[in-house]
Amino acid sequence: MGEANPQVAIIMGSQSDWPTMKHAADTLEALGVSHEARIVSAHRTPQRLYDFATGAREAGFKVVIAGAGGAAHLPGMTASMTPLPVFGVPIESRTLKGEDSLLSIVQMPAGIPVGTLAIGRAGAVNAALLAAAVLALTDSALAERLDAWRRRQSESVAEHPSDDA
Ligand code: RP5
Repeated sequence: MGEANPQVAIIMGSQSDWPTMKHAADTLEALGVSHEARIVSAHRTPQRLYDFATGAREAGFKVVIAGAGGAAHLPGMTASMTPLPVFGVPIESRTLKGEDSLLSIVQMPAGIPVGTLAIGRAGAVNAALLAAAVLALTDSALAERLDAWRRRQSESVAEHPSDDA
């Protein structure tokens, strides 16, 4: 969604994170939440990270979703430089299957919170749902869309398992 003042920033450490983080973007799209995706690496583009994080609130973002893999410092460093809520998505790394990403993101020191989600696609989808839930606190139309999304999800679950599914 390419609106002038997107509400959610989706940042990620690398192009290689996009297949996972696209699930966050798709979920926000389905809920009608404006968002913008950017590559911001804590290690390869530290100045870009500093500029983004220190300016995120002023830029109009309300929530940041940050995905990173391996030595995944992006969510925590972002949280250290913005008062906005930051949700971290551990990318499933090739070597350690994302356990490295998860542990790098989750164990923040008291005082700088990152809401850490599950590894991979589930985390990306749920980060978007949490971001929408935060925004829905002050947006009743979005709250209704979120309720409808959940209803559709419930309705899509069959009562009995099938050999053909
Ligand atoms: C992290 O390193 C990125 O978030 C990515 O998950 C990981 C590997 O990056 P590439 O080497 O694929 O660019 O910074």
